[in-house]
Order: sequence, then C-alpha cells, then structure tokens
Amino acid sequence: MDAVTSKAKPSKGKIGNANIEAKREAYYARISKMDLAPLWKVLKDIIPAEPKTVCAPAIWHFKDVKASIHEAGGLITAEEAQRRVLVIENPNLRGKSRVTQSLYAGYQLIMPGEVAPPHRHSASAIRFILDGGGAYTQVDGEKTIMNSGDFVTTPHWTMHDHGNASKEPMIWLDVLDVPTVNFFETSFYEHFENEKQNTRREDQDSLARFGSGVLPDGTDTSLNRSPIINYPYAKMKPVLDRLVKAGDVDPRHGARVRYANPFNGGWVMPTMGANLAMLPKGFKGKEYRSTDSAIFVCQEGEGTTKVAGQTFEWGPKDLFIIPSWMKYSHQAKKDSVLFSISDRPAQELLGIWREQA
Ligand code: 1HN
Repeated sequence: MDAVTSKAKPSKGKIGNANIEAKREAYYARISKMDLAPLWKVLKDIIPAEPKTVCAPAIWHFKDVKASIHEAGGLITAEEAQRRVLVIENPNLRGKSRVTQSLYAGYQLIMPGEVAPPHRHSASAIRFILDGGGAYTQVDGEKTIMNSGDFVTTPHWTMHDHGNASKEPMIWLDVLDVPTVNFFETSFYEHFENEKQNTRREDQDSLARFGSGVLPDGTDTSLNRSPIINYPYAKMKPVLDRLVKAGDVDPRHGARVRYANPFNGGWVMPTMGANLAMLPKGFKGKEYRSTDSAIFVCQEGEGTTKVAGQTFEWGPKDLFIIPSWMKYSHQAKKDSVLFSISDRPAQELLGIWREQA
C-alpha cells in the first residue's frame, strides 16, 4: 500500500518506481470504492486557464421559427400547457432546457382570448416582446399591456399571469434564470387556482412611481431588484436616439443603455442583466469579449455579428447567442437596435466577471 507514497524517492519531482502507472491505476480503483478520486487527473479540466465554454454560438431567424410557434396554437391551449412555449435549446446543450449554461429562453405564444393562469416561482423571468401587441402580463397585481420591444420583468417569487385581450396572436421571448436556480437546487413553485389575479394597479404604474426621478414617501429602496415591471420600447428608443445624436456611441457596443434598478442604478435583477443598444447605420464595432454568455435580439434594423469565424446575419426579431469569452463584433447595415441579456449581474456579485476590450 505504501510502496508508492512513502518509500519511493522523488527524482526531479517524479516518483522513480517501476510500473508506477499500473500501481496508480490500481490505487485509483481502490479509492474509487470510497467515492474518492485523484485531483491531479482532472485539475486542468476543472480549472482551465481561461473560460472553455460548452455553449455554441447560434442564431434563430424569426422567419424560420414563426410558423412553427403559431402551429403550437392549434395543438395545445395556453390553459392546458400552463405556458405555451417552445424552449430555445443551445445546439450543444440539447435536452437541458437552456440556451446558455445559466439561462433558459423560450418563445411564448398566446392566442386572442387566452389566459395563462397565475403562479409564482423562485426563478426570475423577463419578457422581450417580439410579435403582435396588446396582451398583458400582470405582476403582483399590476397589469401591463405589452407591445413590440417592451422589456417586462417578473422578479423571483412575484405572482404573474398573462392574458390576450387583443385580436391577434402574440409571441414574446421569455428568459429565466431557471438553470441557475436549479444549479443551487433552490426551486419553489406555487400555482394559483384563480384564473386571474385581482388587478390593483394599472398599466405603467410602477414606471411612473419609480422611474420618473422621484420616489413615493416610504419606498423601501433596499429591494435587490427593480420595482419597474415594464420598460416600454416607446420610452427607451428616444433615449438611444439622444445618445446617437450626442455622439455617445461606444466603439464596441454602440449607443447603449442598461435597464436599471432606479433605487441603486444597478441591474434589474441579481441574476440577469439586460441592455438596449443602437448601432447607427454603417457601424463597424471593435472586437470584444466578456465572461457572460449573452442572448441578443435584433429589435429593428439589419446587420451582422462576427463570432468564432462565423458571421451571423440578423434582421428584426432574430435571436443569437454569444458564448462566454468568445470574441465578437457587430456591424450594422441600417440603423439597428439590439437587445441583449446575460447573467453578468450574478458574475459581478460573485466577483468573477471579466471583459477584454
Ligand atoms: C414561466 O413561469 C413562464 O410565466 C414562461 O410565462 C416560461 C419557463 C420555465 C419556468 C417557468 C411564464 C417558463 C416559466
């Protein structure tokens, strides 16, 4: 037993012992029975010198998937499905219900007259509205009507339901921190029998109260997420236009804003952070990379993004993934608006987020 460890004399940092490989293998087999394993066999894999993503860069063109999303409307009701969603699965992570290692994404369809009943869960959600308009989401009693390009938040453990009182089907992108919550094995879920919550506050109430530069007396500003549940595109786009007009265009990201928590200027949620950027026509972005794998959606315009030797051509509502630490650059053929979301806030809170300009 101790032939390997105690008697052998190290030479140049190595054990000079005949048949050492065979002895090691026998030793690994013995310790394996005690659920033990040698670190030295895996050290390089578990501590790579720089991020090695398992996630693939990938693009989904909206024109290719839209008909299949609508088809689900004839196969299952929102009521039966609870949420009628096609999960967007990273090609390298099939079957794992995720688009990056930490984030879930899906296309949700809600038909005219349908209701998706109230529930709440530990996972936080955001919606980015892709197609159609006029359906609502209700979050803890505040109802908000959603239109193309709106950014809607459903923070962890808030009760939420959706309904479509409009005359057209609506499709939006859901992004949730489900893989993160499940990584920690901390998921709770509650379903409510009532078809709808009681509405206590009307459209844009939280934006008016908390996003106007004033705060109502008695506001608890220690909340670790934004109190605003809808950041309407109609209010965000003019901010981007102002930045472009003033020349505040970052060479990598374009004229970009962060969806902010008005209490502290931070991200909207601790686990997910989102941006909206205008790339002026002719924009040729400098190469960039960061450790957060990101989901991008083109809200309007047309352009390309180069990543890992590939060129993604995107137009309105196309969605693409840039994995951790892969270099990428954006080019715009028209004035273009890109939405993006990633787990950057969680990485920042852990002190492990990095970027390379
Ligand atoms: C969820 O609650 C919604 O409320 C959508 O619309 C997608 C995916 C996984 C877990 C919960 C929604 C979801 C989800």
